[in-house]
Amino acid sequence: MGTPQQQEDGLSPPEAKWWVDGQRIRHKGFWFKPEFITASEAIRAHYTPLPSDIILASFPKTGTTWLKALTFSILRHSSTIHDDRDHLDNLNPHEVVPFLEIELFGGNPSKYITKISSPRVFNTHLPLSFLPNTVMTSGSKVIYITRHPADTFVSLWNLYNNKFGTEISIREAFDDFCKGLVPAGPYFDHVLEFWEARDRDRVLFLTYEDLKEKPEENVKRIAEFLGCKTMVEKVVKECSFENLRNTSKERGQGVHWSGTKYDMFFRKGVVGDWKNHLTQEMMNELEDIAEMKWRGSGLNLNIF
Ligand code: PAP
Repeated sequence: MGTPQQQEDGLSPPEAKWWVDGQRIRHKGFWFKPEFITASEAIRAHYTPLPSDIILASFPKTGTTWLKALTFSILRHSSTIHDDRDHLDNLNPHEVVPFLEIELFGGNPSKYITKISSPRVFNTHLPLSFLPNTVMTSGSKVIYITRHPADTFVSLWNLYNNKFGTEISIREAFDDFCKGLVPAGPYFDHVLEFWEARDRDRVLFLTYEDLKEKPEENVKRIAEFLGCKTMVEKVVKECSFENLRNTSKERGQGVHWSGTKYDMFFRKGVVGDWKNHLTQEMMNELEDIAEMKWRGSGLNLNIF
C-alpha cells in the first residue's frame, strides 16, 4: 500500500469504483476532484490567515456539520465575542461556515473572504500539508475532528448510495476505502497529519465519539480553545442531531454547494453503526491498516 509519498500522483486508476461523480486526481498523495487541487493552490498563493481566523478541518463524514454548528453556536452565545449573525434556527450549519476550498477559493467564488467579519470561521477537507504554512504561524486556530474509520466509511457509503445510487457492493467500496480511493483519501494519512500537529497550542484535536459521550465537556474545551465563555447547555441543545435534523426538515430542501441536499447530512448520528454493515473481518482489516500506517505515532483505534 505504501505511504502517499511512495505512490505516484496522477489520475485515478480504472479500478477505482467510488468515482461515480467524476474523476479524481492524486495530488501529494491524496485523492481529490481537480477543482479541489486548483483551489488548494489558490489558497496557498492567496489566503492570508488572520490571527483571529478559525479553521475547522476534517476528513469527510467525520463530524464536519456538527463541528460547524458547535463553533458557530459557541461564538454566538459567547460573552466575549459579539456575533449578531443569524442563528441555527434559520440557517443550516453549512450556510454559516463557508467551505474554504470551493466556496471561497473555487472557480467561481460566491463569497469574498475579506468581507467576512471577524472571527472568520472556515471549514476544509484538505490535509494539513495542503494548507499554507502561515496557518500554523499566523496565530489562527485549527480544530480538527475525526471519527472511527469504520463509522466514517459507513457514513460515506450511505451518502454515496443515497445520492448517486452507486451499484458497487459494500465490499468493493470498503476495499477502495482501505486503499485510500475515496474523496480526500487516504483517511489514515489525513488523520495522521493533524494528529502530529495536535501538540501545538493552536491545534485542537477532537473525536466524534468523545463529543457524543461528553458533549458539555467538549463544548467547554472548544470555547476555552477559542478564548471565550459560552452557554454550554444551550449550545449542546442547539447543535444536537435531533435539533439540527428537525430544523433542516422544517426548512425544506436546501442544497449544499456539492449538490447534496441539506437533510442528507443528518442520517443516524450514532456511534457504532458499522456493526450493521461491516463484518468483524473487515474491522480487523481496518485495525491492521491503522497499526501499519500509524505505527510509532501514538495514534491508534483506541482513541475512538
Ligand atoms: P461532510 O464532511 O460531508 O460535511 P459530516 O457532517 O462530517 O459530512 O458527516 C455527516 C455525519 O455526521 C452523518 O453521520 P451518519 O451517516 O453516521 O449518520 C450525520 O448523521 C452526522 N451528524 C450530523 N450532524 C450531527 C450532530 N449534530 N450530531 C451527531 N452527528 C451528526
